[in-house]
Amino acid sequence: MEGENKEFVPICGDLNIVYPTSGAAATSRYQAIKKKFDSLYGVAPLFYCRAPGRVNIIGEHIDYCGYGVLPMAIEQDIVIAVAPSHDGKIVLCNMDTKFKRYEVGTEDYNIDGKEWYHYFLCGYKGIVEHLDIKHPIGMNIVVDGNVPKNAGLSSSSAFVCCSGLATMHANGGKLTKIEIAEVCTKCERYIGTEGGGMDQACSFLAGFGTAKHIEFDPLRYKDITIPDGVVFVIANSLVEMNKSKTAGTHFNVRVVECRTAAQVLAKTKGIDWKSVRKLAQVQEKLDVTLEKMLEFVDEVLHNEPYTREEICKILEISDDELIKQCLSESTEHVSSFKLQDRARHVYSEAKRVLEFREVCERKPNNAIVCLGGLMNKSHDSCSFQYECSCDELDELVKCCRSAGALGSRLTGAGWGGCTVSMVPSSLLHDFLHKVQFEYYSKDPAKLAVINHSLFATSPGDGAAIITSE
Ligand code: NG1
Ligand code: MG
Repeated sequence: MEGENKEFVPICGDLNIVYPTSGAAATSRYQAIKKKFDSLYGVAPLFYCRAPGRVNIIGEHIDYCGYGVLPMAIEQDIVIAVAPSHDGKIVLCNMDTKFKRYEVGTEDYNIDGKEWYHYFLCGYKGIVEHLDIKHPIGMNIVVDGNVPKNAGLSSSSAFVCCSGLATMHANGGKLTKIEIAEVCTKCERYIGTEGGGMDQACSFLAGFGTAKHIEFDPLRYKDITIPDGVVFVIANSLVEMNKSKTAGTHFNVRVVECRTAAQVLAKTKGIDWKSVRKLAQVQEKLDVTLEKMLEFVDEVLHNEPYTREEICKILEISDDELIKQCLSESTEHVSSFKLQDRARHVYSEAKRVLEFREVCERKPNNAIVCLGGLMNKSHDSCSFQYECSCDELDELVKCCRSAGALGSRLTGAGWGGCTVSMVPSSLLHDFLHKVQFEYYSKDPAKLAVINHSLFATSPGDGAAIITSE
């Protein structure tokens, strides 16, 4: 970007954005995008947007239950170069030729699959509808992404956010970061995931140098400074967590188990259960602590899986109504629900997030040991209670702990993808060496991709529009 007199503008003035990856690497990346753009469309892009992936430090599978999470943005991101056009078309090309060119009318498109361009269309549709744009402008586009895919680092949400941002800017729209994060959370549901909003919020609200405690309903956040002397290391298990396939079903089943647990708890406690969708709402309505909720979970719910018939009986509804009130299209046929384990995970994880934040703010002498302990407990709860880990992730976590991590856990949805480990800075070199030896070296295929699979990371900046104006 240097030499082209580009500057990085805030999205809409509610917070300043400083672009994190300046210097040679960024320059050559943007130049390569521009060159491809020129050769495809015969003009230069009018502007670029970028939106980062994220790593969740703690607070897994609780955003969609209404509880706060503690992620940070990573440096890896999706970049979209845009030139508006007047031919009523969106043309999408990708720097990675594996993803084929796609062309569609600005007012004549369907999100009827999970091809790469459908993620673009999610962000596009969300913004067009939210801003009520009657005749959206055409766009010629080149996309470039370097967030590892299907790895729990939120590459898909980064793409949806980037597309929403590009569509907003191309059509002269203005939204605050909070507003656009909320729109992008809702619109990812067009593609069938019922995520809770952590990824989109982190992509827009992230700030250089700090993690964020992000809370929902209403969306809000606070900077969290991690104590000195540690670094976070991401390690990819290289088991692909493909949300559009099995993991997608697992994910939506968990969403539904949590919703059902909330409704059964609510009904048993005499709350109007039909108004309850999230476990956090039960706590709010009962006005009790998380410890108390954990006691209720053990009192009210049994450990054996619930059948559909049993849930219908408790809620006093028919199977048809169960489908309407609790299930979703992709989970219509689920027959067994582990309500106690799932609810236990959620309430205990929500508590760990608050403890993590409290330790970061209070900074006791043993802060980093406490934080590591919370991360370890989080992983164990994900693995045993939430059953969203897999053998390779459990093995990698073990490896990272014995290589010197104070805490190590799966990050993101799980069922494959990455771990995040908190490592004393002084041990980093040794840690990387040991994990490479223990997890990657034995398999040449794993070793071949180690540079993108095992790396230290620090909190990166949030999404931005980059223009030359
Ligand atoms: P990833 O890691 O992108 O699959 C998903 C959800 C989050 C959150 C985590 C689990 C989406 C877009 N993202 O993240 O909202 O629920 O799982 O903590 O569905
Ligand atoms: Mg994702």
